[in-house]
Amino acid sequence: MARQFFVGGNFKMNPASRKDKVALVKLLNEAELDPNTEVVISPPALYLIPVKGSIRKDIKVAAQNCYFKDSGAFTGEISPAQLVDSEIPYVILGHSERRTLFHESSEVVAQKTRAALDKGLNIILCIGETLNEREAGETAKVCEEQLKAVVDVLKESDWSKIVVAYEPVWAIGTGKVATPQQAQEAHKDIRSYLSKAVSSGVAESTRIIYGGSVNAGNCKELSTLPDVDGFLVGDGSNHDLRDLVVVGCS
Ligand code: G2H
Repeated sequence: MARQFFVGGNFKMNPASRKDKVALVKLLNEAELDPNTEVVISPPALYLIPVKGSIRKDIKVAAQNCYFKDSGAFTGEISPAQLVDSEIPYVILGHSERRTLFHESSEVVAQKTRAALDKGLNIILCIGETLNEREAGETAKVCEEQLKAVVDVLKESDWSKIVVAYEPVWAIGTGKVATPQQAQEAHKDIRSYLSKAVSSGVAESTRIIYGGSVNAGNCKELSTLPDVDGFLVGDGSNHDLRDLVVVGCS
């Protein structure tokens, strides 16, 4: 089954002003996009609704996080139900910055994934190893452990709404991108794990995208790898996203 190429722009806590946000939306609205690529941009929560209202309809919008409760006394959080009510179709969960800086365990990520799916959201589910873990030869083990928590709470049919983002922590925001060989090996191992833990059909159809210092210069070669189905772009979103989508890395 052909997997549609996916390019996500994770703006993190950028841009720093409404003026820059408007300029970014204008840039994308005027770009000539590859119609075969699914494009999703993820602005900070404050900008989700205005971006959704002003971005072209062939670009989808994602939240960068959500909680697992519907509503209540959870200061600072956004619920899956609120995202759906605001017609935001995607949410990024399990990003390493959430896992590290905000102490989210794989179990919490799984709980959030279950809650988001129950409300009908699509998920960009991030996993990946630290440098120490890679150097200890534990890349596949760490990715499997992070995925297993989610596998345990999902039905096979839920996987059609999941995009797995492999983001090695040592490559995030460091300018140090994984080599094609490192990326292909990790993506292949993740697919094998999905085959073993869920089903061969899910392994074959689930998109596994790469994130970590992707830019317009290095995306081309990575995009040709058999198990790389797209990218989640962080810092590059601020200057290279248009090129990443337009240059035809699919
Ligand atoms: C990884 C990636 C986007 P960057 O976090 O999710 O960020 O491209 O800045 O490494």
